[in-house]
Amino acid sequence: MSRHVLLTGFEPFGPHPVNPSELLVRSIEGKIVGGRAIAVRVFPVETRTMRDRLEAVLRDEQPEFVIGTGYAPGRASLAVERAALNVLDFAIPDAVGTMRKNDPVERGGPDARLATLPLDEILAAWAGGGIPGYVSNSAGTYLCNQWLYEALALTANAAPPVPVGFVHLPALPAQALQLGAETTPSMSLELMRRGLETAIEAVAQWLESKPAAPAKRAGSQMWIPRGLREVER
Ligand code: PCA
Repeated sequence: MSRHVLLTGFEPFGPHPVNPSELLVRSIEGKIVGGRAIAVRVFPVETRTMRDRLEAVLRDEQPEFVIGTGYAPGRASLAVERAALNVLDFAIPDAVGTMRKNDPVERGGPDARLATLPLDEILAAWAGGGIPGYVSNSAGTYLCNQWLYEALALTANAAPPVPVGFVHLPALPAQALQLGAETTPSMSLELMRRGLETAIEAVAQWLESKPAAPAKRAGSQMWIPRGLREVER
C-alpha cells in the first residue's frame, strides 16, 4: 500500500480574494515529502457540506495522516492548532450565506476534540529549521474549527490510527500590505511551504519511530470513516 498524506486548503472567503492555504497546498501537490506522496484537496468555505466532503475525501484517499490548512489574517506565524471546539459562531456568513451563532458542530458530541498530530515534534522541527511557528489553543469558531472537529470525529475510530491536525496561516506579504502593514504580520509563501513540508517530515519521522500498530484483521484493509450520523445513532 502506498503511503501518502492528505493536505487540505480552503477557497477564498469573506473579504479575502486570495486564500494562502489554497496557494500553499497547491504548491506541494504531487510532490514526495518525508517519503510520502502528497494528495491535495481545496474545500469551499461552506458549513453545510463540510462533513460530507471530508468523509468522501477520507474514504477515497485513505491517507496515512492529514493536515488541514486555513487562512487567519493577524496570526503572527504558522499556528498548529491544539484543539477544535464543538462550537460554530461565525462573525461573517460562510461563502454561500449560511450563518451559525452559538451552534454545535456535532449535536451531543464532546465539547472539544484534541488534534492527534504530534505537536511537540512539529514545534521542534520548526525551531530546528528556522521556521517561526507556535501551538495555538483556539482554532476559532468558523470553518477551520469545523474542519478540525469533523476530521477528528471521522477518524476517531480509524484503524490503524489516522493522525489529524490543522495549521492556521498568517497573511502573505501582499495581503499584509493591503490590510495594513503596520498591524498585519506576514510570511512568504516560500517560508510557509518550507514550514508545511517540515511539519510533514516531522510527522513521518514520528510515525516511523513508533512501535508498529497491531496487525489488521484479515480482509479489512481499509478503515471506514465513522460518520457523525452514525455517531448519533
Ligand atoms: N480560514 C477560515 C475558514 C477558511 C479559512 O481559510 C477560518 O480560519 O476558520
